[in-house]
Amino acid sequence: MNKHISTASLAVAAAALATACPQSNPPLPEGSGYTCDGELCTVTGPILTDVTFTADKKWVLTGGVFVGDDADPDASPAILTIEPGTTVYGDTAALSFLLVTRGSKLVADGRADAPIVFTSAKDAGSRARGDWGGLVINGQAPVNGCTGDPCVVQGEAGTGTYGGAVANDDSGVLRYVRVEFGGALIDDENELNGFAFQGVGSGTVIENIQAHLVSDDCIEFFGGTASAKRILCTGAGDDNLDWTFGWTGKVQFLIAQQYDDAGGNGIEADNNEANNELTPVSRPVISNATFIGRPASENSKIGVLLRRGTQAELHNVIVMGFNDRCFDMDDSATFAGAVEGDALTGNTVIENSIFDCATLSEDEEGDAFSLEDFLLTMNEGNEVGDPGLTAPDSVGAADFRPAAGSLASSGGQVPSDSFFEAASYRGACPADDNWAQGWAAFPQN
Ligand SMILES: [Ca+2]
Ligand SMILES: [Ca+2]
Ligand SMILES: [Ca+2]
Ligand SMILES: [Ca+2]
Repeated sequence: MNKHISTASLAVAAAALATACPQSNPPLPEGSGYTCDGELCTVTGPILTDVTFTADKKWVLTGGVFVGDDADPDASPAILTIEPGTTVYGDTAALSFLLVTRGSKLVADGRADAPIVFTSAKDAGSRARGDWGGLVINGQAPVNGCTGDPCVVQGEAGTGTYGGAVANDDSGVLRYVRVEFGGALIDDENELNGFAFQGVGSGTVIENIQAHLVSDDCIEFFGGTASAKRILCTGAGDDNLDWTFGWTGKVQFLIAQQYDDAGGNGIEADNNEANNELTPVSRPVISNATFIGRPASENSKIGVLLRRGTQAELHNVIVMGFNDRCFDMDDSATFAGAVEGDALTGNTVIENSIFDCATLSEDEEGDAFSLEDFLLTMNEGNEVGDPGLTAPDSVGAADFRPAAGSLASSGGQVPSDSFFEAASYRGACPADDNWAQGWAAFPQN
């Protein structure tokens, strides 16, 4: 009997054994970007192959975790799938954030009864704004102020490369996702937002997302064409909806509620700070939004601030309680985009909306027209008064629906575009659907 066994036959035998008796902890595929010890998984990235975060484990982001290769979107595109009900923790010692590069995808498709939560790794009870970073999604949709072919931008503070020519680019799905206690400083000047959509395209699904107690903006769009439905912003440390660099998406149903201890503007909207005229010009279409400031807090600034050449369509919006004023417009390009001669251009429109602040607007030197005239005379269907929401100021148990017979319960008219669901009310909630309860949560620390 020949006792000689070749190395080749050993390998075959080992492979057969592995198939028959898989190890309890099989080695992870190269490029997984994480390691697990029991139920605790440490995620360092880069994630360069398709990976699933399962709901039975605790996933801890440690440092900036990139999905895909920032330098080359085609080199190793990856899909990170996160199961419904999964909690992902941001390590608070290493500045941690999750960044999806161009060409890669995040599929975080939660459910109302099993949302996906990104939170601080500190214990409940000791968590605060800025414990960790946030979510950054980079896409290949058009942005302005970019260079090269395809024309791209470097994100602020090392948040990667974004932009391109793919208007319908698809960065995945964010549905029933909450980001809380994020917004850490990434350097002296830049904080991470709860959600940063950078050059994200219209093929991306964004529905039912909440940013809660983040230290910078709730949600910021840097160019791109991404649209979103049902955005909830609670206790943001800075602005609620921020945009710049040519964003042209759509939003329906957005609630922003400020807290007393920190805040900024409800909407802070730019085209481009360096050159107000760059194209594509920022021009989102927004319907059914409720912005709730804090009248007694100096942290509560302007409800809607349009500046630096942006255009916008706002329909069925409620702006209430902002300490500084409800509405402002700055910079000649912004005025020129809205009105030509005595007539609206149609590029900036604010209709069927309700304003309720101690100061509606203030005219400043150089303004091309009176902002009060713009809101109440030139545009249609706007009024000043108490919108009559059920419990808009409560922290943690708010009810943003119109009370019976309130101003907000009628007077709405949505844009004629199939993206927008029928809504005859104003603000983000109808009387019979408190969509900001259930999957959302409001832990204070
Ligand atoms: Ca920001
Ligand atoms: Ca901001
Ligand atoms: Ca801004
Ligand atoms: Ca102004």
